[in-house]
Amino acid sequence: LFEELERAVLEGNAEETERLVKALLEKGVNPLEIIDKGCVPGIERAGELFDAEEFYLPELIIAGDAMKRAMAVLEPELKKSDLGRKSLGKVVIGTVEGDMHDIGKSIVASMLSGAGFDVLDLGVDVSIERFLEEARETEADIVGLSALLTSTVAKQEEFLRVLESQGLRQRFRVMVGGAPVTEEWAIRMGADGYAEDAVSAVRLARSLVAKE
Ligand code: B1M
Repeated sequence: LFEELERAVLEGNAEETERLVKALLEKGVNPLEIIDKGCVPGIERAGELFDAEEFYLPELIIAGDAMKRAMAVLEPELKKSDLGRKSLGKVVIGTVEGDMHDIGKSIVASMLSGAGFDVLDLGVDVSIERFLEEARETEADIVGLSALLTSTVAKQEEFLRVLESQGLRQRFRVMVGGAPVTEEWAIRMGADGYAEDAVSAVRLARSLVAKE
């Protein structure tokens, strides 16, 4: 089933993707395992084929749509575990300005929510001003910035510089992530933490609120 799911995402077959995700859930498979072993390999393969110019933008878009269909079924499952628990803290998260990639960011948001954080997901193409405004408004503990393009990761650093210039750097913990982001880059720009995937993002967020 995992292999079939990988193929369905790669081929952009949204109906089949949804059917297979539901079949795996019915078998009692953990939603994160469905994402990691079925959906992510499919979407990553689509990225490789796009890189190799064997896939063009339309194919990438329909593979992305199939992945989103899978996530529509899986996100509520990822969030389920938070029922009735005390909040661990508030997180404002989004994909930076100029960047429309939201699959990974949404997985991180759902996992944080499932782990017990109050999460405000601002979506994609979020300006620095909006991150700041929402973080202040909600009195966020953590601001999370996702970036998937080498051309947009600079926005993460810009956000940190704006916080500094406004004397707010100590007010929020800042975590960054996204495929082109590295630990080294995160340290260099002065972020409080970097996570390479959703599981480590939850671990990182927990450690950041523990330090407060
Ligand atoms: Co685009 N895209 N894309 N794309 N796309 C990439 C990123 C690319 C690497 C593909 C390639 O060339 N191989 C390439 C970027 C090259 C670069 O800059 N280095 C690329 C490009 C070039 C583009 C366009 C410019 C194409 C064009 O128009 N010519 C365009 C840009 C549009 C824009 O944003 N302005 C574009 C568009 C698209 C689609 C719309 C078609 C679609 C996005 C659909 C959507 O998100 N709704 C799409 C897709 C699907 C991809 C790939 C194939 C898959 C991304 C993904 O969803 N991965 C991607 C190739 C790749 O990454 N292998 C690619 C699965 C997801 C689970 O992983 O997002 O990495 P990821 O998230 C992980 C971790 O990174 C981490 O946890 C997540 C879960 O484990 N993480 C965080 C993410 N955010 C975090 C935040 C945190 C912590 C951890 O804290 C805050």
